[in-house]
Amino acid sequence: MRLTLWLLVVSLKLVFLTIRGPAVIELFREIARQTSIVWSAIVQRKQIINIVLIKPSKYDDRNGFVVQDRKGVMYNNTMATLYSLVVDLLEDGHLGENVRVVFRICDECVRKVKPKKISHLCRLVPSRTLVMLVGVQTSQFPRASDIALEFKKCGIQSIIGGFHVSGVFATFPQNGDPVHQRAFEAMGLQQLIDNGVTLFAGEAEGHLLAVFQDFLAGEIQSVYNYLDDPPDLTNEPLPRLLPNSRQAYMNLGIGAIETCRACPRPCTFCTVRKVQGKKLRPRGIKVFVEGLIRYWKDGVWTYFFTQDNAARDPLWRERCQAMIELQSAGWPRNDFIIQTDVPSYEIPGFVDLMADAGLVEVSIGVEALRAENAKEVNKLHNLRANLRKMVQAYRRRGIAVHLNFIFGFLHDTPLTIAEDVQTIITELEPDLVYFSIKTPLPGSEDHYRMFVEGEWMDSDLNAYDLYATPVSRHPNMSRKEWQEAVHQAWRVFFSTENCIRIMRRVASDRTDVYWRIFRKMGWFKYATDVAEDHPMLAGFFRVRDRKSRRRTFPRMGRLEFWLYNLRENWRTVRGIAKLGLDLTEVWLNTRENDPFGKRPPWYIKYLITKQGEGPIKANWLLTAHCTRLIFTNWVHVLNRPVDF
Ligand code: B12
Ligand code: SF4
Repeated sequence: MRLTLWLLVVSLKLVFLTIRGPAVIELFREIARQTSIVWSAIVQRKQIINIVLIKPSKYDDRNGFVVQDRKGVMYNNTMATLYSLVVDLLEDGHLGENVRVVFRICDECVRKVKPKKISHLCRLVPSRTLVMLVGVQTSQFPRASDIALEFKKCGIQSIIGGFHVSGVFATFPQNGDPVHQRAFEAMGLQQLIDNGVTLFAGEAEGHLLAVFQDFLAGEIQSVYNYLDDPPDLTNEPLPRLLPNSRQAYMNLGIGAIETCRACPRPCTFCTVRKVQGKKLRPRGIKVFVEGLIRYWKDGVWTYFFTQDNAARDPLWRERCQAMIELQSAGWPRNDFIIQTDVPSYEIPGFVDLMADAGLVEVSIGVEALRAENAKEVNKLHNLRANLRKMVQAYRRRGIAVHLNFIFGFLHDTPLTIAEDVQTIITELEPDLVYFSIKTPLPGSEDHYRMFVEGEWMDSDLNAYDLYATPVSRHPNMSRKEWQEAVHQAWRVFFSTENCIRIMRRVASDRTDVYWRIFRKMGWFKYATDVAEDHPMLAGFFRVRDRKSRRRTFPRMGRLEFWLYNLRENWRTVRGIAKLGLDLTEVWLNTRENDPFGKRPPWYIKYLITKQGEGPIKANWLLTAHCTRLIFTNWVHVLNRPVDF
């Protein structure tokens, strides 16, 4: 009896440690952190500075909870950049000789942010605290504002930077013009200034020191605007990787590399030209190579080049050559992904050199398929291109081709959108696509014109995520029709039937990237079918925090929330099971040329014998296989960094 009781208690403890493991670990980490802070403050007599770096998420438009997942896709590049810049200031002695900086880093897409708790922890020892809300986009601005105001209530100073703040300052400079002042208020900036939150417009390189000097002198200003002084990136090192953060993401081995900033193209819906300018500013080859080597040593072997348009990087050729030289010097080959424009394939040697250097996937901003739409938004460089030839040029070198489209241009109707999707599927034949709703983002020419002319735009900035719903009116469609047409486009492209068509094609001409495309396709289908979000916004398995619900939604009671969560999680689990069925069907229909399909393990062989009986039976085995995989990887699945 006693033994049974003892076993029961021990098992319960183990279950608790397994489920709450990360929380327990974090508790010990915090105790260690506080002890060392006390040591630094009392024994070493150092000044303590807390830097809280937060990448805010957004509110879910449907239920008001913060969009947050158990696992994200990859770490955020802006956060890594700001972290590195602060560490550089510290190491160069700019923050003072006798200073100890304590970082708290939180990507809200995968971790809960609790301002009261953070404030409390930062105050256990006398110190100064600065909260930096980084890379804040328009749709994230309402959430960022709420976090900043909550910190303010706790007496802690916040500073917000990123494309929303920069975009508004770039298009509506505060020069006394009443329209500009109205925009400033409508875009939520004035309210923050009135409440003592600091705004930062422009890029941080070379300018962060001024902010810190003011902060340390207790004289932080309400606005820092460096849009007129963009930094030269030639000698700017690539950012350091964020400490203790990688287990929060599914892609552990992927790193972001920003090769160049700005864009010379005049697309009217885009914010990049106004915010970063049209003069291209590449990162020098020396710092690029040093960064690659450092990342390799830290276990990063795949790169996402975040620059908007790799073909306009003045140093693209030198960059590729440097990567090829590294390979010949014995370094492993980099796999990398770029974003670029339609005419890139016409640049002599571009596709081949990129492929030789390790390009495995290209994301191309076609945006407007029809000439009349391309003309309307100044995307004139699309007009002379042959899109099919472009896709073929990349495919010929075994590269996965991913095209991006926007729907809702002036000449679009639900019918033309449906026709365009068919053209994309049958004529262009990309491997993957993104479809976005045309959205006037602050900082773009479209937004400026619409605001000045008084055209209707949704006043809720949270909705400006290019996916969930249109935020402006269209002459040919109601907002509902427009939204439905775009969501239908996603459904048609990622239907099981079209996925089979794509994977057959891939299996016949690019077996090397079969699993890369298969995985991504599974991810995109998961995002749109299960998470009901844009693949760029979604992570894996949604989590909700009862207390962080948007103020416009009522606070749920514990039981109500628990039941709601249960229902939503059940819906997700059912969605994943259905996704499993669909993907099994895709694989069974395309496995002939997949190298793995040629020498399958016994359960896959069994699965194949069941093909005639439909995917449902076969899927039971695949599900069992996946469960086994998840079980063997359970530590990784459960090991989410704990919330602040
Ligand atoms: C790469 C990228 C992505 C990647 C991010 C990869 C990653 N994990 O890092 C992915 C593909 C996931 C992505 C997704 C989205 N993106 Co995006 N993305 C970009 C892109 C091309 C580069 C971003 C980047 O890394 N820049 C490098 C960093 C260092 O620059 P930065 O963020 O501007 O930060 C600098 C300054 O702003 C400033 N700063 C920023 N924050 C702070 C804070 C403080 C306190 C201070 C002092 C300074 C400061 O200092 C930094 C260093 O100089 C930009 C366009 C661009 N040219 O920047 C679009 C861009 C940021 N994305 C945009 C959008 C709309 C999205 C999506 C909503 C699209 C969608 N429908 O899903 C999602 C949102 C996802 C999310 N949860 O955030 C828009 C935002 C516009 C706006 N006003 O909102 C941009 C500007 C593209 C555009 N053409 O308009 N994106
Ligand atoms: S949409 Fe692409 S090509 Fe056009 S301005 Fe923006 S970054 Fe440049």
